[in-house]
Amino acid sequence: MGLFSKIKKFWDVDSKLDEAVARYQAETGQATSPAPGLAPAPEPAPPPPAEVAAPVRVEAPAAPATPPPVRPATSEIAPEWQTSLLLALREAEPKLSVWLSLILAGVDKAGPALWERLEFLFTALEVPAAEAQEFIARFRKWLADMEYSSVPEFRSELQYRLALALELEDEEDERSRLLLKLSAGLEKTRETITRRIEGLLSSHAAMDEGFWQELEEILIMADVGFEPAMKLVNALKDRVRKSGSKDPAQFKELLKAELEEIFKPAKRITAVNPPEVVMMIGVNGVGKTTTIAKLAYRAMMQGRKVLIAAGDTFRAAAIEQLEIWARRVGAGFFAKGENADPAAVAFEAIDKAIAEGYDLVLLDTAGRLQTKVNLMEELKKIERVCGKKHAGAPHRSILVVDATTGQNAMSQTKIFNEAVGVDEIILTKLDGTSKGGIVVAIAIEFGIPITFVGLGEKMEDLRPFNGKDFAQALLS
Ligand SMILES: Nc1nc2c(ncn2[C@@H]2O[C@H](COP(=O)(O)OP(=O)(O)O)[C@@H](O)[C@H]2O)c(=O)[nH]1
Ligand SMILES: [Mg+2]
Repeated sequence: MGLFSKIKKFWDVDSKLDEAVARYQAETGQATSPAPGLAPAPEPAPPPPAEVAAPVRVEAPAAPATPPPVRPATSEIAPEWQTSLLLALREAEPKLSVWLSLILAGVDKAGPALWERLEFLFTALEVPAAEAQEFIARFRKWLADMEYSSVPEFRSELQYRLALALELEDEEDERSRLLLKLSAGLEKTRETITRRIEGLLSSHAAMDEGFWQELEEILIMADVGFEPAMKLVNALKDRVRKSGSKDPAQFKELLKAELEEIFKPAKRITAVNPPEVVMMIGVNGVGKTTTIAKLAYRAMMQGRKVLIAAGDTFRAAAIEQLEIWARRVGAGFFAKGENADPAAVAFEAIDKAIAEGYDLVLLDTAGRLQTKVNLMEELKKIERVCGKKHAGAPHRSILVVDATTGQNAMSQTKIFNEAVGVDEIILTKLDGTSKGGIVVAIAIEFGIPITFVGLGEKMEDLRPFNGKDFAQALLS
């Protein structure tokens, strides 16, 4: 569920905007004269028969007994901009980026004009007033914390938040933004892989033994690793055999298809008995703390109540750092202090989460690999204790690995997976590394789903990962 309880689909814009126009006219006593070429607002359609599910408006609100709340921005004598914005939104392509451009037109920095315009958009979309206010308040707090004020500084963040809150992340618009980001993040990797592949393709008339050998070398150079590279090449040879043609012109398509296959997530039950408990594991420095903050932030933007628990009790500074992040993103926080037993932290954090109705617990853990045996024993104990407190917990263990460490990421995955089992991997710092081939290596060697990748240090830089986008970003 998105942050906004009532909105199901942004694309239901026409009917909502028509209603908004009607409401606007009723409230202001003004008839908006339609712009030339614009159809006048149609009569409100009669409600569909009860047994026929309305195809678009999933949650058509029952006819309100009382008129919708009148907010200051749309009541009284509405300023000119409201009419023109409304009409512009009606005409616009139903895309979040386009809408945002209209909302931000003429606004160059954060301030009353922006809040008013956001509020106006939410009203048109029938977002419950309290939730709209909460969204705006959170965003304003973030702007203040980050000391951002001009639109270019926060525009992307605003779009990310809207996409999460309105559940639009899967829409084409937001996906193409992600693709651009991924593509930019993978630039160095692309240089090491793609350019060489281009060379390979232009220097071979057929995909023969020489071709495959050279490809293997390219893959190894890009940190895919020896064995995964062999496996990948064999799979590609298979595809070539099946296709019946050795023409290098089809190579990219075959590679894309194979990458998609490699990253295809296994179907699994994701529903859990709340609160969902997620154990975050990984060695120091990989970006565990910031990833916890980013995950918390995402979940909160999606309307979940999040508790962050400080299970890395080895250093007081780690606890403090996590607390600062929790405060920044507005999540709940639980800690017991330096040197407390991490299992006890987990146990009590779950207690708190159950008592206070949290949806999600993100449990930080220590990452001192120097004391490998102790660390693994500690993690196993946390798992046992969580399960005693709350059936099924931890529901997931997520390993955070740093893409820039190349083959080290492989050995870390192996160690953690053997000791405690890894359900998901988040690969950080994919931006700016030429070792992006590690993504492929991990997927081939362990078959553990890579659910997110880190593409930078900002909150919006943690993005869902899928093989199709990766292949496209890498090869286009
Ligand atoms: N460029 C980039 N930096 C990141 C990313 N994720 C984390 N970092 C940075 O990596 C450093 C270590 O992060 P931290 O969360 O403290 O690591 P921890 O020791 O595993 O908890 C910090 O400076 C983060 O800002 C990412 O995806 N990209
Ligand atoms: Mg940390």
